[in-house]
Amino acid sequence: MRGVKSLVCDTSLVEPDTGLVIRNYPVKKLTEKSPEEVFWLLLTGELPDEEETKSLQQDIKKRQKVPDYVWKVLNAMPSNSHPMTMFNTLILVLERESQFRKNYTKGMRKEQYWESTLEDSLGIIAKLPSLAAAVYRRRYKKGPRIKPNPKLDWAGNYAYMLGIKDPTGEFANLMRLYMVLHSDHESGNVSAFTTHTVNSALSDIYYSLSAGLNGLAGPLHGLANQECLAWILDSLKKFGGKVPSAEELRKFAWDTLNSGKVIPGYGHAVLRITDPRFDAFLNFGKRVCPEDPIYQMVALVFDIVPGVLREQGKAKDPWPNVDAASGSLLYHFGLKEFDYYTVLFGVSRALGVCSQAIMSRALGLPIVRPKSVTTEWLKKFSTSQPSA
Ligand code: NMX
Ligand code: MLT
Repeated sequence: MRGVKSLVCDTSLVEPDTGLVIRNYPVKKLTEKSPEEVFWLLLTGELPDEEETKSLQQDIKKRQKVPDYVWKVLNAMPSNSHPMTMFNTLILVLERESQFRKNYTKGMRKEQYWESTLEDSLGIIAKLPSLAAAVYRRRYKKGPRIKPNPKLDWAGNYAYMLGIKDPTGEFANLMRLYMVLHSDHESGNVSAFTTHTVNSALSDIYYSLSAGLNGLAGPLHGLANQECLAWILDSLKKFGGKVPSAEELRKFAWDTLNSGKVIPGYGHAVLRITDPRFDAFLNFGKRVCPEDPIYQMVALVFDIVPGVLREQGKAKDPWPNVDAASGSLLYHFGLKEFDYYTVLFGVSRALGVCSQAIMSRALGLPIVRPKSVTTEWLKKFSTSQPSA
């Protein structure tokens, strides 16, 4: 299906030479916006004014409370399950709350599907920071859950409930930026496409989002952010904690490739430029932690790895993607458990895939059902084609 034009998605567009554009706004123009404003933009095509943003924030706050049965499931899970397993399970457990499923059972008309999908989306998005923060605190034994602070915004609350000390407020700012940058990437990526496919069967958004985020948990997709920081830390460790020279890093990158592994955080199925989301993270780091050795490593890797990948000649895109820089910033602020990082991506990605599902139901899009062929058919077809 690589490059096959087979999906309709108005929330955002990703072209090889521009990167993410959300409703005609290149993502670099959105880095100062809040995730709530971007969610509104994804849904409506327009940025909200101050009053509209406040009303959305109030609406989200009213829906924040997580039922107790969810916490019982979390506490019953093995404490060393992967954080993505915990997070996606909690989303699925909340399916009991689905208005879509209840209304469908009562005979809801097709024109009303989008409203129930919106209702469910607001319900789950409001609760995601609490779920994700609770996963963090349980998985890494950080103490009891922290309740949301009614004075804080969606991402600020997430930062607060993680319990990371934030005397400057910059960690909360990083969370806001993080939630904006990962929110959407048109609809062909694994998490969005999976969400769309499951939702096209009229499985409600709880089923669909949980499924989509299971796709995000793969190392070639969202899990690359944890792999990426692991790679950076490995290289620092190899060089005794000091930022290596360019030549040393070049050799380390070649060793990775020669051992049959990919260099995480580099390459992309669509992009053929440095991911503008990577640039946004790099700029944030330049402002808040230019002296941090891990941040400096990210900048050095950016200088060296594209050349190495080009020399190897396999990757079509030798440039960094969104996952190449984010981990170093989280690490800087003390969020050091890097197998948690994909959960942050998941909280943000929910904004995009839920918006896409609401649009798909509003447009009345049909069930996804591509046609398959047999290998026998494929052999016959390929031998019947004139050779190039
Ligand atoms: N390091 C080493 N080899 C690579 C890399 C890389 N970073 N990127 C691509 N290649 C290889 C790829 O494995 C393939 O090899 P082979 O022919 O042996 O199978 C070859 O180059 C051609 O692949 P492409 O067509 O350039 O890439 P494709 O579209 O298939 O895959 C990714 C895209 C993103 C899966 C791939 O670039 C990759 O594995 N990158 C590292 C993992 C990563 O950073 N993923 C995060 C993506 C962003 N996200 O957040 O989801
Ligand atoms: C994403 O944000 O989903 C990734 O960059 C992967 C993709 O677009 O294929």
